[in-house]
Amino acid sequence: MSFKLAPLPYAYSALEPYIDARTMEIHHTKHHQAYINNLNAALEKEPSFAIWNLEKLLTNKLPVSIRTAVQNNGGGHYNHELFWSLLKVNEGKGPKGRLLEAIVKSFGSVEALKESFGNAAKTRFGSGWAWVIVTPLNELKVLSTANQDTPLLEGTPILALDVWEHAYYLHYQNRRPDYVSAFFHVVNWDEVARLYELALK
Ligand code: MN3
Repeated sequence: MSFKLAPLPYAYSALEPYIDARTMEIHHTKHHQAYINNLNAALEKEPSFAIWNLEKLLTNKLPVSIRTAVQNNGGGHYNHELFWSLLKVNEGKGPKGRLLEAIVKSFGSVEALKESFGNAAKTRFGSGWAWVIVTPLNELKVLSTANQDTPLLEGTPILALDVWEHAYYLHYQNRRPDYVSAFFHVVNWDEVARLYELALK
């Protein structure tokens, strides 16, 4: 078994003008593909782990020979698959229903969540990700991780933003805050809500 790059369920141009088609195409076909290739290459060295699914690989202690490669490249594959699934031009539609109730309970308001999440994304030094996770106590929490580290040991991610420069540099250059602001136009809140319901214990 080896991991494969799935096609995006929308066109590379679908998120314009917030995320441009060229960035999406390179990000998906080059960056995401490279994480998958490197993950598969690592697992060839330890075939007994090649039957594990991605979440199991990312939440268990692995042999030293593949540990760092799986953390970086398995994390890269996991994070990008999740990220792609969360993107859709939302035309100003926000969260609703039980997700909205949970956001208000944990943060006070949707605006407060955006501010907290945006700050996590903007202040992550260097490369990494911003997240909203559902904790084992069913609370929502904002955090950020470095590099391709996942938040899986702290909870289940339901919102993710890639803040590596490769995610925004062609269009936004050094203006990460503008990219973070634009991101809120392409959050598919229906998918976030679906992941929230699945994550509840
Ligand atoms: Mn990326």
